[in-house]
Amino acid sequence: MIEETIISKAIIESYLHELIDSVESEIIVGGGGPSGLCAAYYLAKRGLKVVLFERALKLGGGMPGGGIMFNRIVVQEEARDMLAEFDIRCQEYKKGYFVANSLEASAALTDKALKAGARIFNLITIEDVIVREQQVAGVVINWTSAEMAKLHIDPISFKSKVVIDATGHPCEITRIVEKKSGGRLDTPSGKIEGEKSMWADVAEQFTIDNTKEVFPNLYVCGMASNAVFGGPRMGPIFGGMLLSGKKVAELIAHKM
Ligand code: 48H
Repeated sequence: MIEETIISKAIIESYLHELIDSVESEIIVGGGGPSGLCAAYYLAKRGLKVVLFERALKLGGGMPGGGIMFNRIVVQEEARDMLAEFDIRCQEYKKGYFVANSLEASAALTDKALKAGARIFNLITIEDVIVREQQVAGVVINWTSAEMAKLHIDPISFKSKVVIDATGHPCEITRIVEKKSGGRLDTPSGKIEGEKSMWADVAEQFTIDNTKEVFPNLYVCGMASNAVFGGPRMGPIFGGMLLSGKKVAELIAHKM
């Protein structure tokens, strides 16, 4: 016999236990696209307490959509080892260009991040940040469904030593800091520079070079780095996203 109330209690208790335990952490990752998932994986693998909030129902961000909804991604030679680390199968299409299934890649990154110990909460939107004495100290979250329904519901706060903006093109977390903190970002203009038109060759290295701390205790990675520092976009090549997620994890681990 299956008792429905036991199913309900199991789900509520298990979820709330993890949520309460995540109110204070070492690292909060905003966004569960490829760069955020990589960052969460490498940090959790080092034994750090990582909490990732993802607005959408599913993880993977822009990755599952591949290029124009053809569910394939291309990864260059420099990131090939990372495909192996995540057990993502690939084929060499032309020398140095590896093609992989974007669904397999998204699932593998999610699986590895979870199994490394990252706490991942989907359907939750970061709508604000906590700033204390000009340092980011956490985030403010709400249900995505409340945001979508435009319901007036007050959010709750989660604290961490460091926050990673992995929200992709809109660089939402850095945008909130820019708008509300009154301080300068560590960019050439002190503000968000804005993403530029497609130039894959430049964009990939730009992403990695500009994966860094942009405001005290706020790091950017992936497409958020391009948008914040004014780099070009690159289309459906994903090595830069993976390498950026790995780099931000190394920078933060070094600091902790
Ligand atoms: C919670 C949020 C919030 C929020 C957004 O867009 P992503 O896939 O980001 P990256 O940087 O890991 O990867 C970028 C890549 O997918 C891409 O777009 C490329 C390579 N484009 C090239 C081109 O030329 O267009 O993932 C970001 C995630 C998404 O899942 C959002 O739902 C989530 O962040 N998110 N989660 N709170 N406020 N904002």
